[in-house]
Amino acid sequence: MNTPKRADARQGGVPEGGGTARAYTLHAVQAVQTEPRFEFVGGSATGDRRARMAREVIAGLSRRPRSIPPKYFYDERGSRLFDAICDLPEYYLTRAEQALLQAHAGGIVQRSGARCLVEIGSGMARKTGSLLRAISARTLSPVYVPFDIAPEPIRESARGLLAAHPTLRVRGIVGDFAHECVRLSRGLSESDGPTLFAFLGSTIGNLDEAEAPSLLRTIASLMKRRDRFLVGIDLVKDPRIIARAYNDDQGVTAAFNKNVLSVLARELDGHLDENAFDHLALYDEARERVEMHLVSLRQQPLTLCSGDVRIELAEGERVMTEISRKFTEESARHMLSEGGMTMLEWLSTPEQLFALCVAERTA
Ligand code: AVJ
Repeated sequence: MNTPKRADARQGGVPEGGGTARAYTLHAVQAVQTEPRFEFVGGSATGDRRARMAREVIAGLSRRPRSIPPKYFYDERGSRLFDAICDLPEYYLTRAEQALLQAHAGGIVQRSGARCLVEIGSGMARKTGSLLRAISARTLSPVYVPFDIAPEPIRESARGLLAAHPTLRVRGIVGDFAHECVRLSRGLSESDGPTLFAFLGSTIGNLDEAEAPSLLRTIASLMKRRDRFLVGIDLVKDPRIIARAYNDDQGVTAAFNKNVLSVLARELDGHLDENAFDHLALYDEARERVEMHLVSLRQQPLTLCSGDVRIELAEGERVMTEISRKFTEESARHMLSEGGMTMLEWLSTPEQLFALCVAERTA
């Protein structure tokens, strides 16, 4: 009679315990739990993903200045390279944010009363641990809603989190946060209690002056009065420190940048040669943003869709692959207010490297 429920719980991805006290707790919980602890509740589509990719890439490459959307960096190799970037001595962002989360996750969660964590662009959920621990300490039924462009990292990171938190429920959502954040509503439930929407890692810096407020407005529209928005923001600082973070000595960032060419070659039947491009990352002080480019080393055609699309690049011509905006407290407050949010807390590192910012939806 118990068997179906147990089988359900197993599907939820709970690893086999080894006779420890924790394993007994897990079995007790599984016995009363009728839903699986892990499920995808929205989006899995792959078919229309490729069509959108072709549309966006061709549009970006045809426009001047030429560009490729940064979300296409993150195939399996690209995600591994980004992980390696996070450990580079030059790339201070991840460590600075991690330190802030360790110091402030408890307070942020306590002040927000959060029982549910929604994470936009969750990736491998590297940054989720301290927030989830703080939430788990406050409630017996914590919920985690990771939203990411690919299902694999969601499934994989959920495995570890479910093992660490015996009563956690995870509702994964696959989608492109630039267009599909409304999908998040499928992961939200009135009964979860106050929710913390997290957008970490300075990913918001990838969005320009129009895109960022538009995404924030979508998130704000999903937020209830008591919900909170937590965003990780890289700060304006000595330009040399910023430039070095995107021009590391080992060339990991260069490899990450060039990898997008392999992604396009594979996904869009393209002909693009990584060796025919240079990595270029510049900090524009006036615009307070890093611009990352691929520079064509010779005159060459870029072909996509098995030759149906052909773009002629001149020698020295640049293709912009990413912007990484840097903020001050004032410019962050301004961006939030344009996005229908009001800043409540601003927590920065002592050296003013990075900040965590908590906001609520503007009434
Ligand atoms: C993941 C978008 C925050 O902009 O710093 C790292 C990506 N690009 N090195 C950033 C990135 C080059 C990163 N974000």
